[in-house]
Order: sequence, then C-alpha cells, then structure tokens
Amino acid sequence: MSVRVGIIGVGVMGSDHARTLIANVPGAQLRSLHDADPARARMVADETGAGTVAGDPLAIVNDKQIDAVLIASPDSTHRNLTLACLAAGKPVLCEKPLAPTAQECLDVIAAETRIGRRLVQIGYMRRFDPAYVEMKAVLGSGRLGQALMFHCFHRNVSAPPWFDSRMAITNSAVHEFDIARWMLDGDFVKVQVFRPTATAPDGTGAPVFLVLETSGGQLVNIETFNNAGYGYDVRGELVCEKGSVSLRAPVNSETNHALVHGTSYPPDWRGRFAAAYRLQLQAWIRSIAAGNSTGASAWDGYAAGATAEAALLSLVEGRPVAITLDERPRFYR
Ligand code: ISE
Repeated sequence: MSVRVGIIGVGVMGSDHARTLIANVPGAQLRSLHDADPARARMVADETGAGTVAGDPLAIVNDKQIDAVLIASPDSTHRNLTLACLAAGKPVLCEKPLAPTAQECLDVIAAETRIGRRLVQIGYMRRFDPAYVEMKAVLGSGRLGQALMFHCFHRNVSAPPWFDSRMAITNSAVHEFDIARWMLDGDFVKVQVFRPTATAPDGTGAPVFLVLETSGGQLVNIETFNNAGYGYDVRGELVCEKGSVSLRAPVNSETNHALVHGTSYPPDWRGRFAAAYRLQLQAWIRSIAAGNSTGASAWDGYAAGATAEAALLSLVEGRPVAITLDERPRFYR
C-alpha cells in the first residue's frame, strides 16, 4: 500500500520533510503541497516532484487523493489544521508544538478521543534519534540504577530578533520537555526559569535556564541558548545512581590542522537530527499502513505545552510554578 501524503507549509522544516519523504521513505508518495508563499510551494513541488500545489491548506486536508497530512506551517496554525485533519478522519503528523496554549492542545485531545482512534502524531523527532534511543536502552537495562538528574543543553547558532525568551521556551525547550518525559517515563510537577542577568535589558537572544522536578523526584536542568554562535549543539547527560550516560552527536570526520584536532558542528538541527527525522517519517508511514500509531501523541503534545505554559509564568514572575496536568484519558495510557 502506498500512503499519499500532503504537506502544509514548506518552509525550512516542511521542505526538509518533503525531500526526506521522497528520498528515504518507502511506501510514501508526495501528492500535494501548500505554502502561504505560492512561489516557494511551486519551487519545492518542482524539486520533489509533488503532483500538485494547493492554494489553500484545507484543500490538502479535504483532498480525497490524500491519505495523510504533514503540518509544518507556523506554530499558531497547528491546532486548527490538526482539528481539520481529525474532522476529515486523516492521520496527521503535526510539527511541534501542537498548539501555543495547553487549552488548545486539550481541544485536539477532546476531538481525537471522540473519534476513538489515534490519528495525531507530534513531530517530537528526538524520540527516534539513535543517541537518545541508546541512552534510554542503557537506562532500561538497569545497569546504572535509577535516573537522578538529566542535564540538557540546547544551543543554536543564532535566532532572529523576534525569537525572544518566550520562544526559547515554547519553540526550543519544548523538545527537552518531551524527550525528558520520554526518557524518565514521568511527568513534570514544577518548573523555575532563570536568566543570566548579564545580558541585554530586553532579554532578547539571551539564554534561559530551567530547573524542573519530575513526579518521580528527579531533577532536570535545561539550558536553551538560541544565539550561542559557534554551532548547533545539543547535549544531554543522564546521571544515575551508579553511573551516567551522555549523548554523542553523529561525527563523520575529524580534522587536524594548525595544532588543533577537531570535529565540526552542523549549522542547525537538520544536520544533527537527520537520522531522527528520517526514522520518524518512516515510522509514521509504516504506522499508517499498519493502522496503528507511533511517536509522540497529542497527549505528549499537551504535556509539553502545559510545561511550557508554566515555564512562561515562571519567566514573568520569577518564581517556581507548579505544573498540573488534566487527568490522562485512558485512550492515551
Ligand atoms: C526549531 O524550531 C526546532 O524544532 C529545532 O529542533 C530546535 O533545536 C530549535 O531550537 C527550534 O527553534
């Protein structure tokens, strides 16, 4: 069976997904694309051989020739487009975050629960990254005892001026929220956000530093620095009772020059997480063909969103904020 996919939004991530889909995902067919910028949609369609360019996102959702939809349009559009896919009964891979507020995530959960079948997957692709998968396997082996602390670094080369501390939380740190929940198999109960005071008065471009506590009593600290300058660098160390395990980013070569030995950093997440994006898409298409589900669910999208919402409050009020999730419907257990 071939799964016919439509993509809404072909900016940085959507176009990357389109290329991965046609080159590396057996059983998938790229049927149609839409983008708010028609010229960009045309360009990506020409490059990837997508059948048609749709003038309206809902034309993709309601196209009878499309079996599944990938949403990679701006964050603020995710909720409504996901709800439209659910109304059309179509499987959807929605880029993170699921929605800007926890309440909007709950709207998606309510709609999916009513349908009674998991159709929504959230693009928290790190769950497919070989380094995180191996870290989870080491933890699961029990050799290191229980996890106590998880140190997470998230550094980007640079971000545009409008990418403020709030977005560092809602757009970047959400990856850490999701992967830490997945790794530790628990939820967060408290968060406090700090910012180095030695930064620009408006805080634009400055790092945010979060300390979170899980329901299992573990501590997670997250540094998100979107203007680190030197490279895209995501690190993680899980500290356990009898040892620790750290992530290794993929390294393909090492250079020796001018008395220095070194490896290089990718400019952004597409290089670091290329395998994760590919494995995520392959798993998504396989799950659609098999009629089951995989990856982060709408509930996981909500949990990350609720954590982000509490972190935003802590950012403004400078105090620890409790994170309380709604009761998890049986459907997502
Ligand atoms: C971006 O939107 C992503 O999803 C990347 O994975 C993340 O590292 C980056 O910080 C975000 O802005």
